Amino acid sequence: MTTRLFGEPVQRREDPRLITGRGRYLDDLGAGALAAAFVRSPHAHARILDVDVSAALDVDGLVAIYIWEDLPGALAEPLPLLIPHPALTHGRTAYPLAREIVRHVGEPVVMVVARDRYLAEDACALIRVDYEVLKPVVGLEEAAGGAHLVHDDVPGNIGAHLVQEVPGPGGETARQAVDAAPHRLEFRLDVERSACTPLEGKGVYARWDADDASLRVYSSTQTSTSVRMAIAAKLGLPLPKVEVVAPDVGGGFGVKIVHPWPEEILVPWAARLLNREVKWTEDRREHFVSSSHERGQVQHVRVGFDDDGRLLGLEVEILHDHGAYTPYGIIVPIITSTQLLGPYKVGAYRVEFSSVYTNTVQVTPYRGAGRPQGVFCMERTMDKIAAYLGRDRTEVRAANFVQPDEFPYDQGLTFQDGRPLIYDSGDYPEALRMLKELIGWDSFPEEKARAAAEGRRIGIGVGCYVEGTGVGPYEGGHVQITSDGRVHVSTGLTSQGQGHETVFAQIAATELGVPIERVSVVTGDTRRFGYAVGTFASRAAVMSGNAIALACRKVREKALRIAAEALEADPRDLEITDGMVHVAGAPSASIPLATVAVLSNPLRYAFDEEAKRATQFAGPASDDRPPVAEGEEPGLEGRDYYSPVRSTFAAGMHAAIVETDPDTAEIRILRYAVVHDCGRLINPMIVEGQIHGGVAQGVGGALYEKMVYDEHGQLLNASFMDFLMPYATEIPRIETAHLETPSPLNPLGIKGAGEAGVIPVSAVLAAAIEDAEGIPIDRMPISPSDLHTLRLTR
Ligand code: MCN
Repeated sequence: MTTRLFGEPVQRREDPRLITGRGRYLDDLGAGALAAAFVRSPHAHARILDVDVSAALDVDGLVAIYIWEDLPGALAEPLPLLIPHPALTHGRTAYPLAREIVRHVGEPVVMVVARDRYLAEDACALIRVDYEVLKPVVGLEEAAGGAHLVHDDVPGNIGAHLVQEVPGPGGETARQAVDAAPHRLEFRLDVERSACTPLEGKGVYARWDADDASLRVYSSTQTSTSVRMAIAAKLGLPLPKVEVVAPDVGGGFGVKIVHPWPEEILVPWAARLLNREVKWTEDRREHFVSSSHERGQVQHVRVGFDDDGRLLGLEVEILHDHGAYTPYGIIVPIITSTQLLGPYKVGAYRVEFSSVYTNTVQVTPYRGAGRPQGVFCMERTMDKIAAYLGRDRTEVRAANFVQPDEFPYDQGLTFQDGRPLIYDSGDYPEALRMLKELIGWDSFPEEKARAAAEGRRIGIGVGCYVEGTGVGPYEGGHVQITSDGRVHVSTGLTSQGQGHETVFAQIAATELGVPIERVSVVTGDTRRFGYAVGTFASRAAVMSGNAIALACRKVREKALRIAAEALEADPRDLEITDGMVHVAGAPSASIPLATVAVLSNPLRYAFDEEAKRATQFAGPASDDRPPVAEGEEPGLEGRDYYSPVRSTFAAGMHAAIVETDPDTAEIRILRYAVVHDCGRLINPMIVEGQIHGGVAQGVGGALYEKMVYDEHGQLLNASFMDFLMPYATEIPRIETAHLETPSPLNPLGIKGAGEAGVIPVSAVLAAAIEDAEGIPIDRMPISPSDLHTLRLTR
């Protein structure tokens, strides 16, 4: 039996439970709890004149109705602005229940609690809210025009404005570099709004324990520790009196990092007030209109380059729509503007963005978080340069790559936290070589000619990206070996389907030398681990993975110290194999880890058989022997934290071949290839799964998904009947190859992988469609009818 499982394609241990209906999702909990439902604004922008609840009071089973005026203390204040930034001069967040003004359709106005959800919805339907309808601001250009305001005190609707300028080698500005370049291009690129749309929406279920004056809250969240802190602060409870558990979570993709959602504090508050269990489960329409969206961005590019396509100067101006509120600050346009350069070196760079308010759902990070827009911008730029110069598109890219001997590479930019953006390692030329081979780039022109001879239109596209992953500030791990030889691992961040139960067990099994079957993993439960940041930004593997490895190393050292005493050996001569500590090269001189666990705890229970055996093994403790050796703590357990100096940069390159129908303009993906580098792989099968899921989501963003608002701020496609997502049938087989350039920044040498798949897909498919059709594709998503219209205007 091998316990060296790091790097092995171990099957996901959580899957049998999750795919046979044994997962415990939020709505599986709390049968019999009271149900909450919300009256939400039907208007994009309106003043609340009156709320009349009288008719609802007759509903049998009604328990309570709350409006903003009922909320006490900190609960009545606006929700927190989670990531402030000096450039966000006018950050605004919503109240948990609307106060005077509603700023998007779906904003919660009244909370109803009743015996069950049907009755709560009945009561909602009987509540009359009188509104004075105000002029809504919809669309980026209208918002930037500033004729009407989303927030009265935000002039021009501009919440934030930021410029970053990296001068060229001779100190020239980007403007000077572009103007002086032998060749120049200027164009506009648009990406439309989409959303995370996890299959399980948000949800929260709270139990108040009046005897203990404490709250237990279950939330479908990506950040249980932060939700806990928010609840404690908003409800005025000491932190130890609040516990938050993320049960199985049916996808998050970013939307469940916003915390607290209004419901996440209102439901626990009502549970305490009523001294009853209360639960709220979001329905699909609520999710569309009252959670968050992303992507929507307009980008103007000016680029100057030489005869080889080398970038001498690049100016990018971004107009970002952050919807009605900014709970997550301006993290999305900051990521776009700082990671847009991808694997390339640029002479001089200037990026400027304005972030504007509109009367639409707020914008917060969605898998990829601003990078898909940035990569669309950069990769379309590369393709336009290649087309202009008549060069191969991969040649132009290669001419601009950061080279393997140039790491660490400083792009000269500053990230959200004020730290410099430095790439730690990578090999972009090798990744491109692998990708070209995988997709058959060099032989494609013949394939295209053959297809053309048959009357078929096919095209190929390529896209490259880097992704800052594993951001800090920290994550921790706790590891305990119990007297039955089992290993219990816990970490505070949560899981939404990424396979953490498997990979963290692989790390523990490898570090401790125990069979993986003996390792159990708990995530997202503040009762087990209270200090954590959360799962987002492809950080779990880097952050918790390293923290768990460090905690295991502590425990291993302690186990060896105790075993050495029992075996009368030097700890340096010991190793652990298959759960047994033994003298290297002499397996007969051994002691089970289970026994070591017993020896670590002087309280030897009479009813514990393992303890009895261990006591005999070690001989009776003499009276003058201290019960716990000096400097030791009882128990075979340890905790450690990992806190990186900066992010580690994963990278990748995708290529696709598409076919467009000459008559119907239908777009079909024939092949999709990925070369990905996330440093050392913990589990290649899980990474491939993550990439497949990401590509599928990217295909949705490139070809199908967009939020359609009318001029009144009504979301016209707020259901899965109308919001088009790809089925499995639209997703091609994804061919994947891995490149491993270990990160020098962390002990395990890993980089993140969870968002990579989604990042370049729009850029790659736009390039492939453009190649097939010979029409510039500057806006995503693109549907068959969009393509048809483009053909007509050719
Ligand atoms: N992994 C690995 N080797 C590496 C890097 C990662 O084996 N070198 C594994 C990890 O151990 C983990 C998975 O790949 O099991 C993803 O790791 P990581 O990149 O650390 O990403 P996180 O675990 O932090 O997950 C967050 C990431 C993000 S930001 C979004 S959004 C997203 C995603 O994961 N949301 C998801 N993947 C998702 N997958 C599912 N099923 N559901 C979501 O909501």
